Amino acid sequence: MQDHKRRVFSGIQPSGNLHLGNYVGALKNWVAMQNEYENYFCIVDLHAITVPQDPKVLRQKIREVAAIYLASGLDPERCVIFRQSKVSEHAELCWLLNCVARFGELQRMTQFKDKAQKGGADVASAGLFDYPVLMAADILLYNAHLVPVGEDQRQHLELSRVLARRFNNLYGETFVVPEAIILDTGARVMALDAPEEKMSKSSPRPASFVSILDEPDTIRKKIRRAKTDSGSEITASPDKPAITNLLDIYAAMSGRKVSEIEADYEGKGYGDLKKDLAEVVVEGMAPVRDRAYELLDDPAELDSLLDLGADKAREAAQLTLHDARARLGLD
Ligand code: ATP
Ligand code: LTN
Repeated sequence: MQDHKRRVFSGIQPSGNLHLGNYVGALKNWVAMQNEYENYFCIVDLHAITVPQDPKVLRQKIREVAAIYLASGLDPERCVIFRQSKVSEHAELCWLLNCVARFGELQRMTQFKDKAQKGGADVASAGLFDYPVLMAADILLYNAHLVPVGEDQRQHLELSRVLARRFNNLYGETFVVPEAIILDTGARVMALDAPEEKMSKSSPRPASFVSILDEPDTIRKKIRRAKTDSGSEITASPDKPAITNLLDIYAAMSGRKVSEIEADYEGKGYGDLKKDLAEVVVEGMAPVRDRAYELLDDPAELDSLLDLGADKAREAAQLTLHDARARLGLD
């Protein structure tokens, strides 16, 4: 028996509308794990500003993410819920890790390559390039053992492990080497209108994602209009990326296996699948949406909860940062 609970750390950027992918790839799993671990769930606002944000919108999105965390079932008694920018240790540890991270390894990060290419490589911010090091700082600062994320974060997690090991080798045991938790279902939800692309918060096409705060009828409409594949059989296979995606969402939202759902829909059409899937998603999302709006009615209460979370996070963060500084000869 361990006398301490192991630590979990994860975060979401307040950079747009939280969507079904964020819910099944991340949030839903955090809620399911929260009893077993000591939990830190962060609103990673410093990551969000690696691409331009409107300050007014950002302020609102930060509260929205906090409300969605709580509405999804994260319990502030069991989880430290806070904003990254309110705990300045994140930025300081990021700098220390910058000095062990290598230019070449950051250049190989696929998310950087994709995002830099989309916005124009020349004008990508240095912050966007450094994004994975700040993420490593987030995780290592709390000596988190486990990091529940979607599939797209696998490479960043691997870099966090590399940086932890490299720092430990150079300066002595300082950081826990974290592990990713990436589930088999729901870890890579694809865009509804383009199943070869990841569902993404920063997509300019509302038809590509179901937002957690979408109204039930909007959810129904988006799922009804989701792209399908040629043929009519309802099976998950590489030549049916659109149907595979709908089945995966169905499985993640209902807790059932894809094979069971395939069996249920034998002999039925794409329309039947979409109709039922829409109801499964509406049923799962509606209570989260309703509760989130209730919480958003009292922004002062949300802000004070986040401040309290930051105070708790800071306490843990200071210990690790002090340790890292001392190892480097700075304290
Ligand atoms: P952006 O498009 O603005 O980069 P995002 O939609 O990728 O944002 P993040 O804040 O970067 O959202 O991710 C938060 C969490 O949600 C991470 O754990 C990430 O892996 C997960 N996630 C994001 N998109 C998906 C997706 N399409 N399917 C499953 N999980 C996802
Ligand atoms: N990069 C992550 C968000 C993130 C994160 C973290 C996730 C920032 N810091 C620490 C887990 C642990 C993303 O999903 N884009």
